[in-house]
This record gives sequence, C-alpha cells and structure tokens, in this order.
Amino acid sequence: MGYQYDDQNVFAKILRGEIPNDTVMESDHSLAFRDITPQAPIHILVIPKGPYVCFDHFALEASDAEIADFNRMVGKICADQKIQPGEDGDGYRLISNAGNDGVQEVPHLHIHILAGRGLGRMLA
Ligand code: DGP
Repeated sequence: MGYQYDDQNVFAKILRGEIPNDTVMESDHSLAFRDITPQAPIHILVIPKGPYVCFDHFALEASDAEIADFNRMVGKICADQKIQPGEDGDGYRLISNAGNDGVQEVPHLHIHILAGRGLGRMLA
C-alpha cells in the first residue's frame, strides 16, 4: 500500500514554522506541543518530524533512530509532566487516531498524551 502524505496538513505547517505552536519538547526527529483544543489539563501531541501519515506508516517505514527518538520523547514527557502511574503522578492515556474510522483530523502521525484528570473507561 502506498501512503499519500499531504504536506499542506496543519502539523506540516507547524514543522515548517508557518503556524505557531506551544512547544513542550523538541529533538532531532520529533516535536511535542500542546493541543489547541485540550481535552484534559495535560493534552500534549507528539509528532515525528518526518512525513508519516499515521502510526502504521511510521512503524513500517521510519528508521530505528526516528522510532527510538519518538518513543523516548513520549516517555520523557510523562516523566517531565510527572504523570507516571505509581511514581509522581496518577497516570495518563495515549491515543493515536488513524484514517476515517479512527476519525483522524490531521493526517500527520501524532500521539495524544492526555492526563491530569480521571479519563474514564474508554476503548472507543
Ligand atoms: P486527531 O483527531 O487525532 O487528528 O486530532 C488532531 C488534534 O490536533 C486535535 O486534538 C486538535 C489539534 N490541532 C488541530 N489544529 C491544531 C493547531 O493548529 N495547533 C495545535 N497545537 N493543535 C491543533
């Protein structure tokens, strides 16, 4: 299957500096910034800098360095924000929507980190 990356999506514009963002963390391969419509007291989006549409695209085609960098950034943010369960915080939820059924609004891979309130039982 060929992945079609639209370089006019809003996160591509953020990466090019065309749209401002509230950056939380930046590395060689990844960027984290606050969601513009937060659904919880902590709502941070983590994106790879490379042109990946969704999680499977990234997992199958990104380099090991990009994948390691991305995963490490999610972990570092959990530590920085003090939301690790059983450590300083009370836990968090990670969500990555993909495609039509996943109701993905922005077609550039992003993981939502949600925390800071009870998030309820939710699988769908
Ligand atoms: P999703 O449905 O998983 O594709 O969610 C996309 C999220 O991106 C949604 O929670 C709102 C957020 N978002 C959309 N446009 C912008 C923007 O320009 N800046 C920021 N920071 N977040 C945005």
